[in-house]
Amino acid sequence: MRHASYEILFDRDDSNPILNAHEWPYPVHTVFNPAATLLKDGTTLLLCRVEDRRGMSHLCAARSNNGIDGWVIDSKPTFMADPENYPDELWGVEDPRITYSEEDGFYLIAYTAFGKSGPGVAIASTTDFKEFKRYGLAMQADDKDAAFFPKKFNGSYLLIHRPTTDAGSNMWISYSPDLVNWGNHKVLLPARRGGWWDANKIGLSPPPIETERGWLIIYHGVRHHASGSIYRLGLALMDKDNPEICLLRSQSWMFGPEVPYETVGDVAYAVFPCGTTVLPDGDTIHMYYGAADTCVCMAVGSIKKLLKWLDANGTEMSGIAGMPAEKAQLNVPS
Ligand code: BMA
Repeated sequence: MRHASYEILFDRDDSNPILNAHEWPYPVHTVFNPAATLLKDGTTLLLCRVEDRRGMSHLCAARSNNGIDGWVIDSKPTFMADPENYPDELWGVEDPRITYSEEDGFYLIAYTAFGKSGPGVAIASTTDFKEFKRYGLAMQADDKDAAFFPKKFNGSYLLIHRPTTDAGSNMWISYSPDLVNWGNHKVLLPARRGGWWDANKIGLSPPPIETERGWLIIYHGVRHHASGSIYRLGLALMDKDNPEICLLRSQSWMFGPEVPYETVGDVAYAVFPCGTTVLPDGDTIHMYYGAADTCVCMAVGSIKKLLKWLDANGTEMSGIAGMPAEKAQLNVPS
């Protein structure tokens, strides 16, 4: 059931799920957690995580003129794990996020490489989603939920990612001059503690969205309870010139599993977006998400509305989260 007493920020498309495993041109088990980008000709490209019946994932592209229906799916896997050359991909590649780098003239893809040490963050680039250049593992296991900003800051690429350490699963930011060497690692947003919806484990969902007021971040929070986990989405706004600084962070979640295709599936109660597209009006936002680790869904929002909601619902959480990064680091839960 949808909770109509709360403001609905993202409207689920009536045709959800927009992509299902049974529509795939070759046998697959599930399709979910898609990256998204708008190509130069206005085509929406989704790079979906596809799981086969061994349990391993690869990535497959689907293209649509309106980003809603009429999807043309690649007839074979678009991006397969390459464990011979990249042993960290032994058990597959998962959860991609696409960012177009205007300066480089290519698309950057951050994805999870799943190998014997656990999940790590790997990077590839492409101009056409046919040929890919791999840069290898950027962050060793256990690390995932990574995406790039679309521009460099002082000549560095900026990557948000989510290492899991003894201090929990917090969002970090790291810098690189060349996509290979990484440093200047800092906590960006710490998970809250205690009873919060985003206690102990959070992670970036789609790549940061540029707005007039700063970088809009959609992140997921994981609530563990007796019968499993609930994956929900919140918002944060980071400073335009220094994205390490958090200006606002939502107190409540703004989107969570409510309808059957989100609450029933391989992993119930999970909504997991890895991509958004912003339409030419500069405001309408298509959010593409995996529902219950089973199918691909879409919901439509408005950047203005999200920011307005964040103004009303985003505050600094004294001592824990939602504060400028320098202070937040001092407050990483111990
Ligand atoms: C996360 C990721 C996602 C998945 C989610 C829910 O840790 O592995 O790929 O959708 O769990 O199972």
